[in-house]
Amino acid sequence: MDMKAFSLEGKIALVTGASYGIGFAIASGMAKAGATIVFNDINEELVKKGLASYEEAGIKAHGYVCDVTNEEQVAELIAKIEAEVGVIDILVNNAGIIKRIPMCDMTAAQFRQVIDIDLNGPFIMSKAVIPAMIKKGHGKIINICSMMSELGRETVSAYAAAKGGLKMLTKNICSEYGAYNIQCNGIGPGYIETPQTAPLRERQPDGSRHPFDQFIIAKTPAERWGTTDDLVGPAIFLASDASNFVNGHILYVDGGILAYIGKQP
Ligand code: NAP
Ligand code: GCO
Repeated sequence: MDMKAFSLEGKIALVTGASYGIGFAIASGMAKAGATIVFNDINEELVKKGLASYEEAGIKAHGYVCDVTNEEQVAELIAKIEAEVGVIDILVNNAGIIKRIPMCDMTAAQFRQVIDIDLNGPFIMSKAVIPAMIKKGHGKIINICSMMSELGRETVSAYAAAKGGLKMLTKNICSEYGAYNIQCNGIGPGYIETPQTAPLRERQPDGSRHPFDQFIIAKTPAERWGTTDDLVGPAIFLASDASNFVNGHILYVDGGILAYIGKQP
């Protein structure tokens, strides 16, 4: 096998919600593997912040404002990218939110908002890029799933429903478009140190670890939270020609959480 199969040279990668956090790390890693990076985020301030961060990392990224739930904005985004950068080879559906509210206290509007961003968004984005991927004769779609694609827990009903749905959307895109040499896979991060999980890691007033922080350490064979860097290698693999026969798979990058009953207290 030619090890150039792991290279992303000559490829254009669009990573959604990638001004910071997991998306930024994955996009930065793909840039180091040779890809041209395009990203969007929800507002101009975040896009500017992201462009500055990519520049600081020595990466010339292309940034656009786009709400992944808005079909018109997404259509405009793809048209702009194709005119200004080129046809997208790799789409990473990373943009997402979470609301931690007990289900019976959550409004239907709050539930719908999480489903809209975390599940409808990847549908809208994927539907927008697949036709050009078919014309080009290849494409890679990577959906950022979650432990909650497999497990539930208190207060995250909407998020788990969305990420469970995203797992099945991944398998369905594989099924429907695999014949066009499009591979659609998921990455299921474990518990990763980002702003989204910061509330779960806050030090207690007495300086002790947050109870949830202690819980995750006990549930993870690696005995640590993940970092965004832990996700970069798996993302590059799934974006590269080295994974052309991997399709419909959710690659869990969780330090072993899903395999482990948890450390005895
Ligand atoms: P994050 O820090 O909250 O970043 C998510 C990004 O998506 C933010 O820039 C956010 O903008 C943006 N975004 C939100 N709604 C959007 C929309 N409608 N259109 C475009 N962009 C939008 O999250 P993260 O921790 O990096 O997580 C990234 C992805 O990984 C998410 O899908 C998350 O569910 C998933 N994940 C995270 C973990 C973890 O432990 N952190 C584990 C498993 C999976 P705002 O700043 O305005 O919200
Ligand atoms: C939570 C966390 C998790 C992580 C991630 C785990 O409140 O349980 O936010 O949902 O974000 O999805 O894979």
